[in-house]
Amino acid sequence: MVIALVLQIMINVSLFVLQQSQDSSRFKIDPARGIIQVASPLYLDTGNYNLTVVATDNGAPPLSAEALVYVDMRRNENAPVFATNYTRNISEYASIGQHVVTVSASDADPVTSPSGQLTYELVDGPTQGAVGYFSLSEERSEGVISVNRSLRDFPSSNMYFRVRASDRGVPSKSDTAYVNVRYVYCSSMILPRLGLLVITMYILLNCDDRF
Ligand SMILES: [Ca+2]
Repeated sequence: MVIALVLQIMINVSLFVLQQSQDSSRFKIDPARGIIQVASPLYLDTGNYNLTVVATDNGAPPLSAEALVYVDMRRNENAPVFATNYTRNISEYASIGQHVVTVSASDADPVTSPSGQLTYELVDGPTQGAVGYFSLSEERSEGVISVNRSLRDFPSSNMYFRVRASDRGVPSKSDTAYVNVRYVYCSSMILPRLGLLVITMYILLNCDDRF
């Protein structure tokens, strides 16, 4: 990890140093250019860092100034997780744009952080080429999968592909779920059968008709 903070905005500055502190031990600074870099792994640390940079000029006597540097740690501790795979049956005559399924993953990182914000994409396989018949749009942190091409053009009625959810953390983490779309041949559809039809008839009789 490199934190490229260029502090050399003053002319005639001859020396940059980090004021010693517990936080400063994690970083180092280029004394001539003022570029701050990570000096040791930060993976196990919690919280953020406050650094003080001291810049000294070449005057006689030399003068110096301080600048505070706040390092905001952006952690990506959790990967997105799909709770399930998806299976849908759809007519072979499904029109282009027809909704197939909406997928959703969760991420335990805060949604206010890039590490908790998800994007979705379709991934080909295991049924090669099947993914080309579908499109994905993102709506409210979900992935909406729709028909993108006539399913009748595909040689198999059983189509498997994948959907990947990735967070926007650095480095990004992701999870993948399977989507199984089976399209139904209308010619082989079973027509509904009539059940037993019970008809009840009521006949109004005058009392006198009973005798
Ligand atoms: Ca995450």
